Amino acid sequence: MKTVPRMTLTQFLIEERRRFPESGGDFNSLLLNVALVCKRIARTVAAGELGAATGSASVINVQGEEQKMLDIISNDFFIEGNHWGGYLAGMVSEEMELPYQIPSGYRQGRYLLAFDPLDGSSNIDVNVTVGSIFSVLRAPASDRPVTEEDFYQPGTEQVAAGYAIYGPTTMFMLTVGRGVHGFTLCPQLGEFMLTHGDLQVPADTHEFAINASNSRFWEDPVRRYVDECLAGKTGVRGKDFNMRWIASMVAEAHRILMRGGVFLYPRDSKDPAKAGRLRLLYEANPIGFLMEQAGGAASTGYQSVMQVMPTAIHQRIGLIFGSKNEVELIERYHNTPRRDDEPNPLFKQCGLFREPA
Ligand code: AFP
Repeated sequence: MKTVPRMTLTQFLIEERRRFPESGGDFNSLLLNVALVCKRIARTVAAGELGAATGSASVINVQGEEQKMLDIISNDFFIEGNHWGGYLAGMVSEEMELPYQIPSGYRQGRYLLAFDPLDGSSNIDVNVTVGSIFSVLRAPASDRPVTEEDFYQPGTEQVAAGYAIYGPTTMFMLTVGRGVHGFTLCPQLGEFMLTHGDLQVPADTHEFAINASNSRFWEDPVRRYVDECLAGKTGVRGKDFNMRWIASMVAEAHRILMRGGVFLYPRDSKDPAKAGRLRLLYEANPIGFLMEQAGGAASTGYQSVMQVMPTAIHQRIGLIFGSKNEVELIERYHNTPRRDDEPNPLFKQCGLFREPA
């Protein structure tokens, strides 16, 4: 039987572009160059201790976090791979305090690129899956230098978003506003091949992901939700749950795209000055776009994260995403707090804990 050859990312984008006969090809060039950058990062990450790029760079970035050598190298790859193409007006990165200006001598383009060049990089030294996250917005129609305010667009304005995941296989996950599609890197060809077309996140799940060491800082709706998961079939949910925490959001998002689940990094009281751990422009919004395009949901706890109007390029936000029914339940708990007389689901007659005497 003749097997149909898999579609490459290039073929996929050309097919998608047929819907826009007037398009000049800049959008596809941008996405293909982002994919090429991710292949370069994948190869550098895979070298591990055999490469030059491991360990700390002994530099604190704009986030106040210690930069890894690979954070800096990955950021440089994104800049080198995209500044010349004539499709960007500017770039914003987790690793750069200010927006990157396209150098004079290169055409200013119609798009803005926001990215986290290496998400989960604290896992690099222990060989745990990491990834790169990107978001594409439209640039203002002008040839003036790009400003931070140009990036102050809600996630609903994204025209594309995705991530590369550097795991047992390297994959490139993409939405251009018509579903979510997964491409697996063929090492022999060096091409991303379409392997997961039109992914759908199951609406229900029995898996939740949260950093439980922060539980004493959680707001009550999060505590209520997690307690009910922990109570399992003995509690109001009537089913047991499993917990995961990889400390690499790309890896959690990928698991959820593949088999459902819910991820919570909510706003908490650990650092009241921070509105959350994750960044809105280049982490929450692109993951949120992917989740909604795959039939899932992404929320601040109180509202769709893609409705939030940014006020700073490195703005942090609480983020909950995944299976639609779970995210909607968590939003209900945030928007209709439980009454004081409602029992704690953990203190059921046969629960793990006994009611205080
Ligand atoms: P790093 O890129 O600094 O490793 O942070 C990764 C991340 O932003 C996100 O990918 C994880 O889900 C989250 O932080 C893990 O945070 P904790 O280390 O507080 O669990």
